[in-house]
Amino acid sequence: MMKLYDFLPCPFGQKVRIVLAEKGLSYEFVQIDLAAGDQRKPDFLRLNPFGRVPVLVDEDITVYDSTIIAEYLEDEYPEPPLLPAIGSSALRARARTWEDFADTSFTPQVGQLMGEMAKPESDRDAARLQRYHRSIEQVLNFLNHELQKQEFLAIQFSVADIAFVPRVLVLRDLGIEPGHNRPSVEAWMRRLLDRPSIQSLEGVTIEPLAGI
Ligand SMILES: N[C@@H](CCC(=O)N[C@@H](CS)C(=O)NCC(=O)O)C(=O)O
Repeated sequence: MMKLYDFLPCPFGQKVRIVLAEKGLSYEFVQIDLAAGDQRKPDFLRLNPFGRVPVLVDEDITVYDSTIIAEYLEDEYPEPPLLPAIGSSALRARARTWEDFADTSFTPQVGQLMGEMAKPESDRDAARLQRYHRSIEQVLNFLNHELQKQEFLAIQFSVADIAFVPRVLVLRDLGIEPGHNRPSVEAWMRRLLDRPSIQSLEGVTIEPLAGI
């Protein structure tokens, strides 16, 4: 059976867990407690020398980085597909572009907002908060614009949507209403929340993770 080395609150692990659930794959979950420093222990560093979760072990194959894990799962377990069909190169590129944008620009930005919001109110930096809010709102406005024409970011449900889920789900608790004045985002979120893979997602929390 596959093993997923992960930390429940990690948004990148959550992304992989949605992919596994969508594909109906069973796996053993191995908790790497980042708060306790498990990621720096030799046994884990042998799996991933970068000391990061998630890591997937499938028989003799070890894969790390959520995007690479999602691609590996797509190659090995293609049904149901979570990328547009082979041959639809433009659409596949579009899905990957959104996934990359979510991972590198959206998820970390929301993580920074979480970090600021975790401080006592009197210690929060108002200018920083405003900057994070503005940039997250900008992304949501852009998503709203894109989703006017289609139900999902790459037409069909894909890793592009999945990559946004972990951090979109916490926005309301951080004082940002994703669907406010953004009807296409509102409808997209309803569609996402209809999916059992997302309803059953564990570890969604506004507790900040260091460095994310
Ligand atoms: N690009 C990586 C990022 C993974 C990542 O940043 N994981 C964080 C937890 S969410 C981690 O393991 N951090 C290790 C640490 O904080 O020491 C991916 O997509 O999997």
